[in-house]
Amino acid sequence: MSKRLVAVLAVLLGALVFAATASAEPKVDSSQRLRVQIDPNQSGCNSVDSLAGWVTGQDSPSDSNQRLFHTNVGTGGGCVLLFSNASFNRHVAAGNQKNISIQLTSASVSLGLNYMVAEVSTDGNNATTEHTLFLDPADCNHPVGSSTTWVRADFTGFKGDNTCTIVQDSPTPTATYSSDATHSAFQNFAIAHPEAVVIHKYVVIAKSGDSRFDRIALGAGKMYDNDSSHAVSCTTEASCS
Ligand SMILES: [Ca+2]
Ligand SMILES: [Ca+2]
Repeated sequence: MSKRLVAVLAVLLGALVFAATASAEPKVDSSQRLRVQIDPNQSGCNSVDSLAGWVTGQDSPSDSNQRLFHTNVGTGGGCVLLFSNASFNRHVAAGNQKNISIQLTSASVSLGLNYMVAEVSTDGNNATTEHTLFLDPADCNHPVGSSTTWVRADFTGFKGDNTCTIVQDSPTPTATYSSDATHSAFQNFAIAHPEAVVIHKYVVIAKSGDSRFDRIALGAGKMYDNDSSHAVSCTTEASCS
């Protein structure tokens, strides 16, 4: 009898917590809604029953909503893509590009499998992209506060030393751009290519099995920390850290 009561209270408390956190961030318009593609074979991924979505659990210590983006990618070439209409097929001068960053568990860091991408035009014709920038947390991750579980990959904001690197093109890199004392890795790309325009930005998740993410910023002025339809507005690098 008393055991069942505890269970009912737990459910009610859970519902209250969910209701409070679900409205913590402003709702975004449709262009800013986070789009999730699971095993899109037009992108070269195989249909292997991958799963992806926002769940309740131990999330980034940077927010207190207990919500994170979870993926379970099927073995055999599955993948999950994240983007928004505001992060895709737009023209942003490289020097104005801010807030391409993500948090993830250190177990989710996986070179060449879980990463962000920025496709850029460098020849003045924005109908074509000449280079693909790989923003891989394996090449840029720093602990979130004192956390031993969550790390942050901040390609536009991190500066202070050279521990954040962008690789240009794959499988044969044509250049790399690293952070330094005064500029972020992305700022150093923009300095090297002042004419560059950023066209497409998205996240690729292809590590098979379990991966966990939070505070996803696609370089389009929003950061998703709770679900796909609410977001923090990124007016500065510091406002989406
Ligand atoms: Ca969260
Ligand atoms: Ca071009």
